[in-house]
Amino acid sequence: MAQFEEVSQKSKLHPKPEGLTLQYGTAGFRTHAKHLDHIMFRMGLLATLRSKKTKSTIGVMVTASHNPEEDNGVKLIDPMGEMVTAMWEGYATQLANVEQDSLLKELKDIIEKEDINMSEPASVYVGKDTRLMNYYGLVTTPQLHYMVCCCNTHGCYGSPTIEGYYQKLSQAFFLLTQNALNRTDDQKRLLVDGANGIGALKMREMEPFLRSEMQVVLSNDGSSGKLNHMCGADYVKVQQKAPQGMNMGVGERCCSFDGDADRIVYYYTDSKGCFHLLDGDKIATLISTYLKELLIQAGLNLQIAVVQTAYANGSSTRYLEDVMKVTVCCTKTGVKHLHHAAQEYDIGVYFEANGHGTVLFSRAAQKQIQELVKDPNSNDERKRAVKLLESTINLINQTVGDAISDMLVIEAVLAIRGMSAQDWDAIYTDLPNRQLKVTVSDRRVIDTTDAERRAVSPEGLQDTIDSLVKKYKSARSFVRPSGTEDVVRVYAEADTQESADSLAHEVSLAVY
Ligand code: 16G
Ligand code: ZN
Repeated sequence: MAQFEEVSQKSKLHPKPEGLTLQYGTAGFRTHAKHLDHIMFRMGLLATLRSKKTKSTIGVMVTASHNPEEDNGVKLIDPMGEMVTAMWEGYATQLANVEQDSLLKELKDIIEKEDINMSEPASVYVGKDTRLMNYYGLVTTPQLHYMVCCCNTHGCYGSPTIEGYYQKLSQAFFLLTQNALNRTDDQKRLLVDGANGIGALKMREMEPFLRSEMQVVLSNDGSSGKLNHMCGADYVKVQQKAPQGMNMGVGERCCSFDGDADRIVYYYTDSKGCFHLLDGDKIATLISTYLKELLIQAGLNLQIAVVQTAYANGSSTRYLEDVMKVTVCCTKTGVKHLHHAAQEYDIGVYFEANGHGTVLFSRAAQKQIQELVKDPNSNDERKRAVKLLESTINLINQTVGDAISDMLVIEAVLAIRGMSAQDWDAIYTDLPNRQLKVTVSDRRVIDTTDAERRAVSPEGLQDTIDSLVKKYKSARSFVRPSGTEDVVRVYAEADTQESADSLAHEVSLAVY
């Protein structure tokens, strides 16, 4: 077939360096950009096949998220805006690693296995962040997820353009903040660290849509600094300090996006100059508390659950389970795992501690809410609650964690409840914690179970960790091989920062 002839010709322009093997990891391929030319070409081929197979539009996002500027990456987005399936991740790895002369054979194998009709048309949306590359269409990762979903639902989710995205979100934001009385200019002000990435550009683009309902003060907007360098959500979360280049007043609300704007963390400094982080766990708590209250006011009997990972601060889990009485479930690290688990509930709030997360509303839950909006017999309190739920659904990007959408949800919730950053922070107190990374000769010797909270190999490691943890109060620790870097990650928490630091240190020595 002529198609194969052409693939064969064109693939010679993007040869795979001999011997190089790469894995489709937690969030796609990710490594130094110089190794990725053949990967980009081949993922274009695979996206085309996936589109023919699903008879839908497929997304290809070119980004390396919070990694340094020299890195790049690529991942595929499935029809409803979700991550591609595990089976196709496998095909991606195979296709990426076959030597040049076996490329056609590998393609044909996939076509045969998946029984793909090659005469089907294909449709692929390509997006990229601000890293240097010869592509068009600058978008944040979540914006591309949104557009793929809009396209495949024929506009039900929104209109599949960037402008449609801004319009949908800002409309929902206005409807929510109308319920906040007497918002002052101070309350509308938010300092945003754009990580010198795409999120900063898109925030600028969105500002006119938000009119005067938000006053965004943007720093690290990409005009001079380097992507993710001394700034961005990952830096702030891991270093537990403010990014460079931000002028924070006492108590002022601040937030940081990561490089492709699918993560967000908040923070502020108190009158003593102490830095306070409001991470993904705090965000999940704020949003789930708000939703639970609305469900009660609306008289809706829907099950709400919070999905976390092993990195969730122990205090957050305790608060959610014991005080809020919501179901909490723990999954492996990586958005696809959390997303999947959250789909099991009427309302699934999922956040990684690093700030990636969103809220999923089941189809049945959305239908119930929509029907109640039209119910003429509701009293005023009930009407208000149901309308708030409806607008919250419209404001949240249900396809994937989205820094811009999450930011607007948080701003709206704080406004409606009349809360400051300090009030939010006071919901519960984080246990002091420390994250370390350890370089080992082969990180794959560490195998974990129980959502990565326990190590099953090498033998004896978990026993050592258990006995170290026993030495400290309110302590917990685990190790896991990273899915994005060649390191082992160590996490520890305890009653004091000194204890957390010392436990993390002791556990990392046990990993060697
Ligand atoms: C990726 C994941 C993120 C996860 C991180 C863990 C997506 C879109 N991103 O960035 O969710 O927290 O990997 O990295 O899935 P690690 O395995 O190196 O700790
Ligand atoms: Zn990211």
